[in-house]
Amino acid sequence: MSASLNVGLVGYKFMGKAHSHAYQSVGRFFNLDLPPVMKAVCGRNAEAVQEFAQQWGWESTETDWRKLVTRDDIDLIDIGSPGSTHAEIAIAAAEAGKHVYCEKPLANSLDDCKRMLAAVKKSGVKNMINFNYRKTPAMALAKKMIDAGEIGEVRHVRCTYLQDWLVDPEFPMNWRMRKETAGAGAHGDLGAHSVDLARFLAGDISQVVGDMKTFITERPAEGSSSGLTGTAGEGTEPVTVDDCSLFLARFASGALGSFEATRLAPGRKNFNRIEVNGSKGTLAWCFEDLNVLQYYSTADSHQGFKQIIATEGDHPYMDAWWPPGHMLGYDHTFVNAVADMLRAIAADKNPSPCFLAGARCVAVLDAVERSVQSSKWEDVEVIEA
Ligand code: 4PW
Repeated sequence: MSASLNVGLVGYKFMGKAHSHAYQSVGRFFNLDLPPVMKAVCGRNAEAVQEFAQQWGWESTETDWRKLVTRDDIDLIDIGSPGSTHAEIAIAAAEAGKHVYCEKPLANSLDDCKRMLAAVKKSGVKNMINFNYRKTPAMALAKKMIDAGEIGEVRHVRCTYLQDWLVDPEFPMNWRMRKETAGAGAHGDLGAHSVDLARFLAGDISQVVGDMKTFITERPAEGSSSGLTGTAGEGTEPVTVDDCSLFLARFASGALGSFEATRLAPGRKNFNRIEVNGSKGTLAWCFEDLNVLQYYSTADSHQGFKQIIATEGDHPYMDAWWPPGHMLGYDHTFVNAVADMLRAIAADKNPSPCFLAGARCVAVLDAVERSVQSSKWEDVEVIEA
């Protein structure tokens, strides 16, 4: 392997931008043995992808991902396209001997996740899923504190991920509202992050019971769309995914959890919140105040929450960033993720979280969907390492 890692990115919209920004920045802030080279970006619209490549510094473009994954000058395939495309691209990339970095959810079905896992295992390539909220200094610090026993035995995990960009029934369709491309609505798009954070901090989930609902069942057809915005075209189209999902969870450790994901919560912009209650204390975090980790200790006689500024001192990732008092944002979570990935690959280790974590997350989401059908608690399928 050369002393740099040649990246081929699939997708150039919201996640394409976030990942491109990460590759641009990572080598400037982190010391890397294997800095990335932005070799090629792939999208179906030749003109649009060329414009994107120019703006973000990609050396070349492709319009067919099949060509990208077999190029000799590519070491890693980064998949930033909708969930329905992940399995086919990741499997072809692994078969071509390329490392794979994939957006969440790992795939739209558990079967596809299993096929992806089998492919990376067989070829031995490194693999990572992008759960970027794990990469905030606050969540990385929470993990350290829980592992060190600072809140004692975990009893409750409370997750809410609320957005409001679909409240208006006139908001037009895009791929995130179609089952064939997104797999699920808020459940997969937002719930995947919550399940990942919960599993990161509190371990495996073994049983779930839940409900899901689509309140707005038809929307104006798609005209154009980009990220979470869009314009309407002619006519209407049925919405084929959930607007919200709610479920209860039993963790393997014995802890209990509750999860709520919706894109119909007026005023909540990216309210991705997790609270963990243990026998000796509580940790709570919300993306809308992402640099602060709330900590309550039963040993504190003052009986109040302490606001830990996770971007100060020697907290995770902060040796790479700004001097004290200067905080991080959404974009930095992607840079931290890519830094972790590049360092792991350079050390010949699998990065974290890998495809196994992605598949285990989808196993939880899948069990919730089965529970909605059966109206009963359902076991989460165990995905072996
Ligand atoms: O993190 C979130 C995503 O996973 C983003 O805020 C938007 O909602 C885009 O997709 C989901």
